[in-house]
Amino acid sequence: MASPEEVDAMRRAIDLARTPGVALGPNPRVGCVILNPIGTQIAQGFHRGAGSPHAEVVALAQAGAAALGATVVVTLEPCRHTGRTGPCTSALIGAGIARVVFAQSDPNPIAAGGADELRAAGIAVESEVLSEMAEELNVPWTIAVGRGRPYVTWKSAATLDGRIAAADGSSRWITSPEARAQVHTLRDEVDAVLVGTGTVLADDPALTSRSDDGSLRVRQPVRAVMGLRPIPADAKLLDGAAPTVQLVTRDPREALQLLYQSDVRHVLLEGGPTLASAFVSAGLVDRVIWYVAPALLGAGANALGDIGVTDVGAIRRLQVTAVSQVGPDVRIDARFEGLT
Ligand code: AOF
Ligand code: ZN
Repeated sequence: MASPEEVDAMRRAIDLARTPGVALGPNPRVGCVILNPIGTQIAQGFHRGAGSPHAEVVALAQAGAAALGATVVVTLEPCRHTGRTGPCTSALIGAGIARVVFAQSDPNPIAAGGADELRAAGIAVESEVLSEMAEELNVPWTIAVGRGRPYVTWKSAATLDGRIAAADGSSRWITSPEARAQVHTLRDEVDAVLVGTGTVLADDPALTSRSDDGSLRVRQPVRAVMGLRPIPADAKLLDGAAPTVQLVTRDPREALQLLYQSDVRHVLLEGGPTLASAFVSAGLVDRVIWYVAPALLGAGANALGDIGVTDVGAIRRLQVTAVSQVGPDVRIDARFEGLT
């Protein structure tokens, strides 16, 4: 059982984990607090992203010799692998830590197993303390690492009658400036934005993350294009404003695999109906963010093409997780039933 002081410390560790903002790339957000034997905090730390020291190592450095006999409270099971940095288990054992309290078990098969190693070294270990709160910190990362493929958020913007373009193909703009500004914030929170070559040829999108004044944000997601057709040399995607990769495949699974190999853990799917249909059909969409403009186009392209549903018995239902109004538009966040 974790003591009340340890549970309080876990709350602080969860707050610390949030400090660097959204988790990006291959590493989760992690926070750590060290308590002396009477439950007073003596050190703290948080992880600042891939390549930087893990939260436990930051806190241990701050505690110095006082770590001997102390309790480490950390939001994620300490890792036992040598990745970009050394194993946290060795650092904890070496510092003479007496007890480790953690929240979420590490879903990463390469890093997992730390708890057993600590126990084998004679350290008392308490797990699953405020684990749901801690998992909330890293939902896309947890799902991506557990599945071994990036977490996929599909964003779409359509009229009330589900159209994403008019009969002549024109589509700018269906949703409001407010909704479009939110999309730039979404891009800021993912590792890659994915479209098909068809969208590049039809719309020539920039796919950068821009502030309200139109200026480029400091961090840019990778612009990923999948498909076999070449990207025209004068396409905006090749303007150098952000990294661009072409995934020379039409297979969604292969595209995600390539992205995962280059450390992408969260993808924003922004392509047209063909790409969206392929991902939905393959069961590769985790979350949907849908902007609905209170407008009608009648004829024109549908937001989604064939997903293999021919009779209503095979309908694909989603669970709504949030509804909000964005300017004149409505945003619906949903996930597919059976998926987290
Ligand atoms: C921890 N504490 O603060 C973090 C952990 O490539 P590396 O060495 O940075 O390792 C990344 C993996 O280690 C990551 O996928 C996750 O499993 C774990 N992250 N573990 O004990 C931390 N950030
Ligand atoms: Zn570690």
